[in-house]
Amino acid sequence: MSKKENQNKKNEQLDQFRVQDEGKALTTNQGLKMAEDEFSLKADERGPTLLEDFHMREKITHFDHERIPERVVHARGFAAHGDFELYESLAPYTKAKFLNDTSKKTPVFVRFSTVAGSRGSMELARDVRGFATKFYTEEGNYDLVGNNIPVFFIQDGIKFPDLIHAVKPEPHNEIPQAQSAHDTFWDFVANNQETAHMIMWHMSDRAIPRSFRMMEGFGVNTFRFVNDKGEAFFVKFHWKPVLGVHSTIWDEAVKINGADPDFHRRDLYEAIENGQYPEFELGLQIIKEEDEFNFDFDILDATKIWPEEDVPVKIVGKMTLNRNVDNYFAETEQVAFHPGHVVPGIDFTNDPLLQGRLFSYTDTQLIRLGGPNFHELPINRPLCPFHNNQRDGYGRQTINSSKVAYHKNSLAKNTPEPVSEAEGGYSHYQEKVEGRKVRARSESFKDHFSQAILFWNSMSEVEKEHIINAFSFELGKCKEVSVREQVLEMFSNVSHDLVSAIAGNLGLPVPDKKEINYTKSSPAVSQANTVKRPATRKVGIIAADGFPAELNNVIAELKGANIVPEVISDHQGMVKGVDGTEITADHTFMTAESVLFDAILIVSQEGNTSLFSKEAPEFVKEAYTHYKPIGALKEGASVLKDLDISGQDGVVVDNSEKFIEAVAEARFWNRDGK
Ligand code: HDE
Repeated sequence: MSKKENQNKKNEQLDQFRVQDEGKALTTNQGLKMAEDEFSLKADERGPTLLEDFHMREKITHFDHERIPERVVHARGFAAHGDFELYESLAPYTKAKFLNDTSKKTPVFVRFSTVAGSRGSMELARDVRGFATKFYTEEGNYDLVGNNIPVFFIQDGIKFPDLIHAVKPEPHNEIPQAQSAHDTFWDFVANNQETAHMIMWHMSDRAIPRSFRMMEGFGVNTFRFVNDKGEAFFVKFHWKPVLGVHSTIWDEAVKINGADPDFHRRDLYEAIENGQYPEFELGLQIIKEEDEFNFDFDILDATKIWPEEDVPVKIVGKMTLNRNVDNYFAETEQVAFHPGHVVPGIDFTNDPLLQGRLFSYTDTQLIRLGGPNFHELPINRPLCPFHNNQRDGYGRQTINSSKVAYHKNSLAKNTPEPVSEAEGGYSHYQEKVEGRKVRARSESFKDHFSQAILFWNSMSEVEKEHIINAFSFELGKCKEVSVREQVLEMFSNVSHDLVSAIAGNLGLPVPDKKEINYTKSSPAVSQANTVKRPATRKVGIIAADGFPAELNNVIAELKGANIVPEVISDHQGMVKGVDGTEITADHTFMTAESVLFDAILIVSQEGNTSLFSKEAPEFVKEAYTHYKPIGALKEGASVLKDLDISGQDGVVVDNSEKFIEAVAEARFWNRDGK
């Protein structure tokens, strides 16, 4: 469904490279048709294989070289194509053409990722998520390489290798995979206290998203907009998911990793295949140059947010992801993002984290993609023409036919020729810089705790409880008591309540209260205040042969609310209702787990097998303990009675309208009198 109809200019370009092998004759890479592909060439049927066998040599050699180094961070990712549409011209702030012309759609390619795990790691790790967008604009590629958390662990790019060495599996035994719950990470945290604010986000529900489709994205670094009058503005980028920001809970995440390690990519892939296209609105926070110093934090410090209540997020456009890739390796693995891929009207600031990033991304592609011509890979090619005097290198595709490859020249009339700013040539913003060459951190970067407190102040009670649990889990996995103690000491600068609760769980003394009195909060950072919609939520319907006729209507109503119903029964194939209607069972209790659904609707109490009567209540119970909506239809209600959960919040009987409302609500934290 998503495939051919969602064509845009980038996909037309990619069509030139798409190859369909099905139904074709088998050839070698030289185009030679082969008569046999199963047996190597031998001296006698039982004799040795001959070196002469070019076909086998080619086939095996190519196989031997199939792997490339995975990304040093963000190795596990998943991507999709889409389009970006602008709501209003941003000409007063930036001259970037794709942000000026509301009549144009800009093709995009977006890759979501985890950070710490390797390419095959599970997806519901407690981790930051990457959210990288390539806009194929008429002025060249613009990459917005962001994360789902608006701040970062460190303030200066030079510390990035230290951070990553600390969080990756420990080098002596390569344990643990895709997890921050180990000594070296927390030792880094306690000894690099600029991490405080980011750690609060990292321990929050943001680090275990329900879906890539339900996460915010943030450019994190402070960029600069420049308009056609040469006026500059500081800017932060946001992506706001139309479905709101939602998370799993930890117990669920742990179980999903076992039940479906591909949970997030499957979710994105299926949503796009089903035509439920993920949408994200682009938001901008803009600060005028003259206001640079009007905040109680440094606006160039990537460990700080610009609270939305102080600097409102202006919603300026929408991105829709509407097409899955055809080939994971060619597109998702080979895409090369870089925060330095900019277009006129977008520039950098002196944010020292950003400055470090500007070096790293090209450098890493050289090792990962094997040379300087990665821009020629189909997924990385701009849509506009590109001409310069760069030549040769591994895997060069372009045949540059002129003999002139230098500037200045007379033989090619001094072309390719730089063009003036007025004609669209990129020209760096002429910021005045004055100072001494020093290795130092600005005084204005030294407050590490105020915004960590702001984050804590902004959390709902449930979110606070999750943060306490996350810290207790992570530190509980650290072997070194000194590490646990140092972290408690550090976070006593954030909240005495927080560290007291963690210390209690760890059986350690509570450190003295150190927190400053900082009462500010930012409601926008709490997920309790997010948008809630039933659309695209997955409801597991437990039904056996003999289900009541009403189920057909309920399924139609759920689909009408854009919910995805999937039927679980004690056998696959068709399940027959009392009235003779049939529905397809998508799963049995063996192929599905309760944690893979957003809500459960129990329709039948018993099926044909004892497995049904054992598993059906288990499904409901587990969803219930994860605070999810539970619905019952007809005899299904007796399961609720047996489990003693009738009448609890979010438990709905024979009322599909209320059930759909409950699905939108997603979690009912006040159960069991809590
Ligand atoms: Fe990255 N980062 N990063 N990063 N980053 C990479 O580039 C780096 C940072 C982010 O889906 C690498 O192509 C340094 C912040 C994403 O392909 C590498 C620093 C943010 C992705 C690199 C940072 C990010 C990367 C590895 C500190 C959020 C995946 C592979 C100065 C705004 C992009 C690659 C994709 C990938 C370096 C910090 C986001 C090594 C040195 C802050 C989403 O170049």
